[in-house]
Amino acid sequence: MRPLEFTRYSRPDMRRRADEFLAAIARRRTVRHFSKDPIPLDVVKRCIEAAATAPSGANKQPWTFVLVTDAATKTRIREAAEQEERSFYSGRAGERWLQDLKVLGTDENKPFLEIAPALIVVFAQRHGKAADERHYYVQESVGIACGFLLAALHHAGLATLTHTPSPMGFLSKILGRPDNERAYLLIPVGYPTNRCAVPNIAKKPLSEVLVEV
Ligand code: IYR
Repeated sequence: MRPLEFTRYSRPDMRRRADEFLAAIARRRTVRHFSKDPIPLDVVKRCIEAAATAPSGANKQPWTFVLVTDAATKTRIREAAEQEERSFYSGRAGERWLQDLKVLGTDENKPFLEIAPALIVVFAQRHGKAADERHYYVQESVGIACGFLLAALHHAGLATLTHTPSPMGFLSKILGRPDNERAYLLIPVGYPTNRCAVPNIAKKPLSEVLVEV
């Protein structure tokens, strides 16, 4: 054990900080129209470092972040993802799911997988390198790390998309990941195009998402 570094802010400072964080994070939007402009990879790597500070079950840190900038690899990922998406949009999803997606305007074409200058593929490690090294609460841990990552990238001035082609097995193959890892989330990163539009959708108000006991 070692002493915790912790700052207590004044009551008004706490409120101001909470307000400022809300205003900043509420401006994050999922972007599907990326510019080809290059992005500073040192910034992206710092954001991955921030993600890797997330809490995890027994501090096992059961995540691997694969940063893809190689054009040929991005093309292979796009082709494989579009193949899965074609079967998703042409039947596998079912009527109801496709209806729910209409507001987003998504379809089986995923040009952003080639256009975005970087893709971060987050893998969840179901166990450690040795099969008897157990990992705990893997889904929760990796989900939290992804939340940190999206917040860090947004805070640094980069746009992201949380893309979940399913199934995602092709990512293990293309990226040569070991058997203990499963692709969890594919995050294109870049700048939005100048004309980028996003769906006109809103978040639920606090009254709908908060229950006080
Ligand atoms: N993975 C598909 C479909 C999709 C599903 C959900 I739930 C979304 O919020 C968005 C898209 C695709 O990427 O198009």
